[in-house]
Amino acid sequence: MDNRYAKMWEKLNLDLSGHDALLEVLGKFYGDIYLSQQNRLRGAEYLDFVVSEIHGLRIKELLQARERGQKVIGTFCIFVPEELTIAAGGIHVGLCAGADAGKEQAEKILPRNTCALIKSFVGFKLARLCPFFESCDLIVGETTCDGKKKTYEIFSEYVDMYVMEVPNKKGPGDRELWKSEVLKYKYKLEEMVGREITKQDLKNAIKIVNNKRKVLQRLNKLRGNIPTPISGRDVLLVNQISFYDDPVRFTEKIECLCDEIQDKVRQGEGIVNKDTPRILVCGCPMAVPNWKIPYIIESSGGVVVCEESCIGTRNIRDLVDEDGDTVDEMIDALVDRYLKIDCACFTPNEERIHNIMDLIEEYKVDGVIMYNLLFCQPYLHEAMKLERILNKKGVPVLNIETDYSMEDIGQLKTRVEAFVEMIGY
Ligand code: BJ8
Repeated sequence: MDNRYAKMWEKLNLDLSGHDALLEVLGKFYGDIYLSQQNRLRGAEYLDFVVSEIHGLRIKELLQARERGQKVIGTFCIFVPEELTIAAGGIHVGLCAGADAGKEQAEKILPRNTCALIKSFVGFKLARLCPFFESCDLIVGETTCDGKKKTYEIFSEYVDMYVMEVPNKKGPGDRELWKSEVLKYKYKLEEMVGREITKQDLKNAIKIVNNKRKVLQRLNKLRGNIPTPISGRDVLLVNQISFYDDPVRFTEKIECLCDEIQDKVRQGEGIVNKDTPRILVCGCPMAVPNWKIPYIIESSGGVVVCEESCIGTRNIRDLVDEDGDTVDEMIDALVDRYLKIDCACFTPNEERIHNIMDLIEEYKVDGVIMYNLLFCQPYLHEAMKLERILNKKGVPVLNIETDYSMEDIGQLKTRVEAFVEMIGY
């Protein structure tokens, strides 16, 4: 056990031996997948540091912030506007979990045929393995897929929950509904902190979150170069860290990483050669520490050049308009920006097809891998439709359905290797 934080974890009522075992497995996993990479960028030291302190320093910061009166808000979806949390002086953290820990406990209160992402966050809470849950003042859910919606009903018996209603369509009435939900979340935060969010609070917060998205856009633009200057694994990790590190610090660190990549690009250097098959991964979010698919792809001769995912382009593509002068104008800007998210929970969701076609062109993609979590109806449905569309356009596609277990790694690797070999010709 890391003695620097033992007391803190005990105070948070974590299962100390289970937590130790989890950190040990994670450390080994991280070493095999990340530290073993050749020619890694110097800026990746920040990533290694943040991951090594994921349950340590960051949790200490959150607890210190709470002592100062700041509120910590835990979320599961990119629909919950981080700008409002920050405007209320709070800290916004993503809680989606990407590991199998606590699965048995989760299956005691959820149907077994629930997706791994949901089982994971429930399992982490029930098994007392996640210090983030224990450091939150409020957990904010959202009505996206049925699995999450129904889980929040049960989950509210274990944590303080607030649920935002996300519409299923995007017509004018749906926009009104969404605007009222954004306003209700604002009132909820104001009630928690005992003051109103001012025009200046919101303006600053919009800037902070836009800057975070802009640096991730810069990173994505740079990685699109040929030869690829940074591994898909590292970019995924950057995206994952963006959900729980301090947004201003994160932006500064990733600007430095981008400067280093820019130098590499100028010198024509890459982490793989220019003929390496370029893969776009589409579909379900990959929450930390879910690194399974990019690792399989990049150890099978391909390189991931883009993730069409909420832990990827779906979260950073659109910025909030910064020109609003009143709180109401800024709320409208937030509402419009968030309604551009092309989650598979919407019907119809035609814009996702166009967005994927744009990414294929922009990143000079050789093949698409659809990443679907078992039992995730929205993404599984869209994957089948997208596969047909992409096939018609002559884009090679591999459709994968998996969960967080390691049992299917061998079988997946065989399929991915064959796919990469096929598109490499
Ligand atoms: S905006 S993708 S973060 S809802 S994988 S729990 S959909 S059954 S995560 Fe998501 Fe928001 Fe949409 Fe993005 Fe359900 Fe599917 Fe599980 Fe999922």
